[in-house]
Amino acid sequence: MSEPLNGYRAGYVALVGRPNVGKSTLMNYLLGQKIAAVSPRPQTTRQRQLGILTLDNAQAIFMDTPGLHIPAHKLGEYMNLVAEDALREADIIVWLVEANSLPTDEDRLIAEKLRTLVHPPPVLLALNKMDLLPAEELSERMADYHALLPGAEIMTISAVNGVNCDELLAGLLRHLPMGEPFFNADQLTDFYERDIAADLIREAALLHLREEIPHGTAVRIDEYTERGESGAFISATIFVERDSHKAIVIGKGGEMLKRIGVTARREIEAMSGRRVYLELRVKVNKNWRNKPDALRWLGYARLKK
Ligand SMILES: Nc1nc2c(ncn2[C@@H]2O[C@H](COP(=O)(O)OP(=O)(O)OP(=O)(O)O)[C@@H](O)[C@H]2O)c(=O)[nH]1
Ligand SMILES: [Mg+2]
Repeated sequence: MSEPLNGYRAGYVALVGRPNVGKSTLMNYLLGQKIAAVSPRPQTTRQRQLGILTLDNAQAIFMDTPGLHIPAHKLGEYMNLVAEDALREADIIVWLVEANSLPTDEDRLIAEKLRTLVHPPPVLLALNKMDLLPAEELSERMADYHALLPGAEIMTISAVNGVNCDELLAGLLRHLPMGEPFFNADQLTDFYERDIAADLIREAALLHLREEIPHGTAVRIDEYTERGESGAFISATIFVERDSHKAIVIGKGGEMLKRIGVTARREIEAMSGRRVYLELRVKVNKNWRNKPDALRWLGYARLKK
């Protein structure tokens, strides 16, 4: 860090933006460890997940959030509410957009939400994926986004390879309030290992499946048992919305489910640092993304404030 912070600082940093702009990638990079699922498809993150970065002079508690979007079902409405809650809890907001595309309607909607916050914290507008933007278009693109929220500090980053991310971190630490850390130095997230494992299984499904099918999946961990030297045994159910989707997720001779399982197992092993035996099954819960009881039961319910 270039400038001293003069005393300990601690606070909450909301990572917000429309789906797929790189919020979870940025959080993983800043923590130096993958704790959040990342995929090339929008709407990967469905819950708020904390990423706790404890330094000698500051504790930044990142809130990774679902992408703010125009919802098509009750799950989407829930995801938006979760992201909006984070906006209100933040000491500073990092608003991520995609440098390689022009502002979209969703970006304009987010700008409007940020402009109308009752107690607006500082906003750092980060144009991510600068590696995908030709250098000669940079200043024009910055102007396009700056116009959406002129009060925001603006910078360009590349979360996937860390370019300018340490500068972004240094910039946001200065906005954190003075105070003691909220969490023990060894706590990295508020998710249990089994919650992360469930997201990594869904991440694998997002990677291997096409069209709407992966978006209609939910994962429940049925068993997560330590087996000493031989690692952990995990049994999980992938829920889908239709019988026809179940057949696709399983695939010919179980091939697709196997592929999802191999990818997910590798990721869970890397995350947990031990060997994992993963058993997957598929069940149908018709139209669950629009059923309040199914959403609650799958853990997509806001805590009452
Ligand atoms: N080229 C490039 N790709 C990136 C960069 N940052 C993220 N990505 C990719 O963008 C995709 C989406 O990244 P995520 O981190 O899942 O995006 P997100 O904003 O968390 O998405 P949701 O959870 O769906 O809201 C992934 O394929 C990432 O690898 C970047 O700086 N450059
Ligand atoms: Mg995400």
